[in-house]
Amino acid sequence: MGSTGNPHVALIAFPFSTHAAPLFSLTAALAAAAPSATFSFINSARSNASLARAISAVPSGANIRVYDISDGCPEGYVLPVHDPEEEVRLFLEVAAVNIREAMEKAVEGAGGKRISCIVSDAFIWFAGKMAEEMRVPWVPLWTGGPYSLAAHMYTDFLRLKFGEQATPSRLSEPLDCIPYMSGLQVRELPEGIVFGNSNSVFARLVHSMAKELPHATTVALNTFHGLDPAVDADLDTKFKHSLSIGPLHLITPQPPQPADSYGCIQWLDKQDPATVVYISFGTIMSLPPPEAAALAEGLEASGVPFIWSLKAAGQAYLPSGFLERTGGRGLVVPWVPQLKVLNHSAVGAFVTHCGWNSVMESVTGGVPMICRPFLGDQRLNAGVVSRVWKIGAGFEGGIVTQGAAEKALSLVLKEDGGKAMRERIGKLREMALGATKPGGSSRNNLEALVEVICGY
Ligand code: U2F
Repeated sequence: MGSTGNPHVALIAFPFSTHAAPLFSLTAALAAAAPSATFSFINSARSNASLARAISAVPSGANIRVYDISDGCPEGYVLPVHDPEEEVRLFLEVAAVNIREAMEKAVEGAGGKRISCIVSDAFIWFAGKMAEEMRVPWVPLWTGGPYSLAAHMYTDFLRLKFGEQATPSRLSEPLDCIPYMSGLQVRELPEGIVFGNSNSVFARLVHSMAKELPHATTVALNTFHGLDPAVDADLDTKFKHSLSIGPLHLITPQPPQPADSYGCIQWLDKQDPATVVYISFGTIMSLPPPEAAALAEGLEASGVPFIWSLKAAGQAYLPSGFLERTGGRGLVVPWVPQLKVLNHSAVGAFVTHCGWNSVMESVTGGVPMICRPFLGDQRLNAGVVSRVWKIGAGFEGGIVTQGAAEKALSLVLKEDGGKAMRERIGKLREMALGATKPGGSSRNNLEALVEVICGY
């Protein structure tokens, strides 16, 4: 895998939820594969601080330099609790200027070596314009699920068909205008395409992204060959070039995990195989309080052992006495070493919001999912998990009630339906492991990506 000349790659992160972490892992993989190239990782100071463990694992003298930019949030400004888009809006308002400045610093820091390629989170779509001006390749990384990427690419087509505000009766129609989505429903699309606020910061961001991606040199995807052949084939027609290099957590160096301070693995070691349910809703979502209480009641009534990743604020909504009554057979802790937990033989089900990293991690752990999606790509991911790949189930009625929780836990952990899910997800797991081992498709694609990024 050769790198000609003296490449200097700028990598630009989207500094919210689990976006910057996979891009940094990819940076580490690229830097190891192209030791003569320089990699300048540009991210908000706050997001870089959250990556401290990964950043400090980079050996000193390595070819990665990390640059902080402002997140655009004025000093002392208190972000409105009920408007999660505000911090994204503030960041984007000043992002282009800040990124350009950081790239100048990166050139200085690299002894004047000009930037030869821009790799960015796909959400940073304007990096495509910058790359065009600088006459260098642009390689965006899409960190979400491929179905939602396809949905964004079809935004204009879907709006022609359903309008920007589909009537309520159309929400339950199948998405058969895109043949491989016929098993999914209009209501499962990301909001802002044919329902919800099409003028929100996010809706405008992903619409601009969909217009820019076809100009990218190569679009990198966190998926693997064989998982969704029809989606991959279709995306190939939308982009100049795309490369599936996932699951990223198997193919890139992973930062040392925080110590298992709450003893999750030790506790799991004492449980029977495939009996425990693991619960987490990712880094930005939490269950509405009545659903959190209902899930707790469902867990208590079902008698299923559990590990629940739940911050202190969320623990306040649990029914009184729940922790004491279930203490012996459950752990409620603010942070869980999720990758290790999903790979533990005692875990038999994962209650998840279907963030894409969690879906990939569940697939490689071979653990069927119980889906409670909230926003963005999560509804499509959940629909694919439960009705296309059939490796999970939803909560009856789409929200968590005590009854729906008991039913879903029983289905996945105790019934034949769950056994069949485990067999199917086991096959996907093998496929993912095959793709990421030496000679596998994702591994080969990663090498091809190094050529694209460093071979100019
Ligand atoms: C956004 O997703 P999230 O950050 O909310 O969720 P995930 O993509 O599932 O990633 C969560 C990560 O945090 C880890 C877990 C995942 O790697 O292993 N984690 C953990 O280690 N311990 C815990 O206790 C809890 C979590 C967005 F909301 C989604 O819709 C997108 O699909 C996603 C990717 O673009 O980003």
